[in-house]
Amino acid sequence: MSDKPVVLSGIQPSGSLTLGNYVGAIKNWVALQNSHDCLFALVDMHAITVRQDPAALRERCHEFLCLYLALGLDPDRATLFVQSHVSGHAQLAWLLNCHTSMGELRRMTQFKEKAGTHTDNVNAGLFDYPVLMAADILLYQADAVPVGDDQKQHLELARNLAERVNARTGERVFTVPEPFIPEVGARVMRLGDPTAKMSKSDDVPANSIYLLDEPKTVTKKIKRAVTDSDGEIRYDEAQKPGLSNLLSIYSAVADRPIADLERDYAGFGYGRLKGDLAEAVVAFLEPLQKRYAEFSADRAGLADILARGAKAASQRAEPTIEHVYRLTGFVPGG
Ligand code: ATP
Ligand code: LTN
Repeated sequence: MSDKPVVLSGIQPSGSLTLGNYVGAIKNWVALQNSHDCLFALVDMHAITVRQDPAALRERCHEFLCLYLALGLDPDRATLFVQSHVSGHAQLAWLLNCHTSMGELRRMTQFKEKAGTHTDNVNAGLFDYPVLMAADILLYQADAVPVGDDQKQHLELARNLAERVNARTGERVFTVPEPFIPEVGARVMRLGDPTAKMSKSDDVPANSIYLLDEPKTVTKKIKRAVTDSDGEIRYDEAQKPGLSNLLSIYSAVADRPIADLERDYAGFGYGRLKGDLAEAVVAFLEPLQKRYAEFSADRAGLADILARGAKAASQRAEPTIEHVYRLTGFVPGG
């Protein structure tokens, strides 16, 4: 077993991966692979909290895995796995449910938002979603969880649950995880409405840049992105949310500080900035999409990666389940 700090994160295979998911989360995952002991999951059990077509869900898991690989996640350095392949997630979620109050879950912003947009299907899973997420993290004794800004509240619940169970049992059952949130790009906003977060399940495709968008689509979307009319290229989230969003995306994709971009574009118009940003995004996406196509063609290779991931993750999850079952008072020997 490695003595590097443990990192765990996950993305639900729903919708289509966006540049927001990359900049807010996966970019950090790739960076952490060398220095940390990493596990990255496709959280399919979370995805079914909203209705999914089974065949499409299956296909999307493969699509997301290929994108993970194309973005540089390496199955030899990180454990890449599917949540439903490891029974410990559901087992631990149940236990944690019994340490979570309804009031805590009722306060969760994501639940309130999703319950508002999926009014025909406000199921118990949607309500309980943050507990399953806490289980994902605590199962592996994760030290750090690289996510975008929107997941802070869920992380806080995972921390509270870890502390609560440790206090109630009097043992160090769980590591208390820290959020790992990027300084730039933690909340990429919609191109058409920079007051709301870009999201992979958005019904309006023009709001998001998808990792599998064609170059000319990307250019068109960026050119049409909402900005403001004062004409000055300056980062100011409150006064200039659209332009600030474009600067953040540029900074993350080109690996350049925002201050440098402000300096370089001082005195230029928005058209120039948008044109250069579109070029930078396309320069990032084109090779990515080529690698994606190569990985997609190798179904046997993908199955092998998932089988390895499932085995490694299951083995790592076992001691946590055993420990917490024993402390709970479950009779051994099952
Ligand atoms: P959905 O629309 O399907 O609910 P989503 O786009 O919000 O999905 P998630 O699966 O909820 O994506 O999140 C995956 C990861 O990407 C999380 O770490 C989340 O914080 C991050 N993330 C999602 N959207 C953004 C965004 N707009 N900016 C930065 N990070 C983001
Ligand atoms: N809720 C997260 C996805 C998620 C996750 C996790 C992230 C599920 N389990 C564990 C980090 C660690 C979201 O982004 N919506």
